[in-house]
Amino acid sequence: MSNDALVMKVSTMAVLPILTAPDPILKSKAKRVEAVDERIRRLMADMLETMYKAPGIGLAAPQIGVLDRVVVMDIGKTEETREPIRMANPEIIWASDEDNTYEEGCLSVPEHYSNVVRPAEVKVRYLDEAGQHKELHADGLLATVVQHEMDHLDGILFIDHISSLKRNMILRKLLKAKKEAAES
Ligand code: GNR
Ligand code: NI
Repeated sequence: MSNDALVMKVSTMAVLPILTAPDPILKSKAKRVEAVDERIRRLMADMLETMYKAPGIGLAAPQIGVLDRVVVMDIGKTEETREPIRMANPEIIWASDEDNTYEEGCLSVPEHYSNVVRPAEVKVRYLDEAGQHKELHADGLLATVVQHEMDHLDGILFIDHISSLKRNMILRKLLKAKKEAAES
């Protein structure tokens, strides 16, 4: 990449603030993308930049306040071997009968972790950054993350999959932290 091209690329990507619960936007349903155009590709780039900076292994558009059905993920182990996945309009077209339990966290539920049970494997149909139909067969951590991200598009957080006692305890703590941050 030429130096000018590199500068251009940096200047067109942005690290955006991540919304945290409780926030009504995180409870909203996102709209399907009509076409994967430059705006959506920019959104995907900004989301990846925001996700890597956090750092996180997935991010859904509603987490940065955008109610479009777009998610990004990267479960690569190192910064040198990044393997970004960009999806618009993802749909689960198959889920395994077998379940898996993972201890989940969420950038929108900072500093809280809980076991969540989900199908161990899923097949997801989506549009890639070029607007092409693609399918992903995910298992392991990626299966968990893609389901976690798709939940965000329907206004669902991982804490909606745990007991209401635990959920309300976490939400109270997050609300208290927000109020304290606003006062200081
Ligand atoms: O970075 C993240 N890690 C994670 C760990 C276990 C299960 C799900 C996730 S996703 C999370 C980033 C995030 O909040 N995505 O919406
Ligand atoms: Ni999340």
